[in-house]
Amino acid sequence: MMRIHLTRFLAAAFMAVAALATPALAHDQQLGDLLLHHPWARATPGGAKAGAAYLRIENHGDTADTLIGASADIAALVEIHMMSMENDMMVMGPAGEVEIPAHGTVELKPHGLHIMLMGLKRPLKEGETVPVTITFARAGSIVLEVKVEAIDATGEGGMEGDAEEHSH
Ligand SMILES: [Cu+2]
Repeated sequence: MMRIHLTRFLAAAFMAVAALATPALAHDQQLGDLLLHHPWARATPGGAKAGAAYLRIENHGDTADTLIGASADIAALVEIHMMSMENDMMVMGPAGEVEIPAHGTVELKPHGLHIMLMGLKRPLKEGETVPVTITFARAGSIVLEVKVEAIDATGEGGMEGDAEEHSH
């Protein structure tokens, strides 16, 4: 009898520890009607002066909102950028104001929209969490907990299927 109880106790204790030790692979943050899914960035090599952060923005409200800006202590300048193909060349620059439609989703991901971190004051290290503030016209500002993933990470699910450099 005693033995069974002890086994149960150990199993429960083990599960509690395992739950604590399980890394949070994806994380969500909430700002009003906006769900901010899994803010992440790639680690940067030592001398890199630029990095990029990504996330999925879901608007669960009945009113459109607009992503109007971003800032971070880790970088001298932060802008919302769009990367696209033009005449077989990858070009990128400020995306302007990015609308998040009512009940719509906007994805910031490699080779597309991204939060550009320019003039990095130090490298982004895999495993750390970096605060990056983004601001919406209606919902206001939130400090994203940007998880720094591997230098060749492609994001949750790895839909991109490659690890092309985000070069600037
Ligand atoms: Cu960029």
